[in-house]
Amino acid sequence: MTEPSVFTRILRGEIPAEILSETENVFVIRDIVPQAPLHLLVIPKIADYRDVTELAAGDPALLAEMVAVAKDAAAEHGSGDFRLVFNTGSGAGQTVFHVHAHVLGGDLAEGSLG
Ligand code: DGP
Repeated sequence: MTEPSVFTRILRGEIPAEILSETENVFVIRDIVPQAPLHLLVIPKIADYRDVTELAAGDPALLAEMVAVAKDAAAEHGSGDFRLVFNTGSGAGQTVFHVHAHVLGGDLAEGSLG
């Protein structure tokens, strides 16, 4: 049996974290190592999907719900504008293999990828 992810342990209350908001399927916390003035994590409650590619193939409605929750959280905790990042694979910096979206907000226009 694989170990529960850090996010599952947060959801169970085994690791302290403030749950900022939640729906039936998704919850939102602040990243412990913020990389932007606003840095939230949107996380499915189920740990069945390791990354966004698995989630998109297996449950696209849950992925859409994550995006909707990210939008609401960025509006509630920031300006409403945000960058959504899914690190996918250890070579891309993924460290927790329980799919999650980074919601980055603040004054990010200078660092735009576009
Ligand atoms: P990634 O590198 O994309 O797998 O992002 C995992 C993020 O999870 C990383 O930015 C730090 C965050 N994180 C890891 N452990 C904890 C924790 O115990 N609490 C909180 N709030 N965030 C955590």
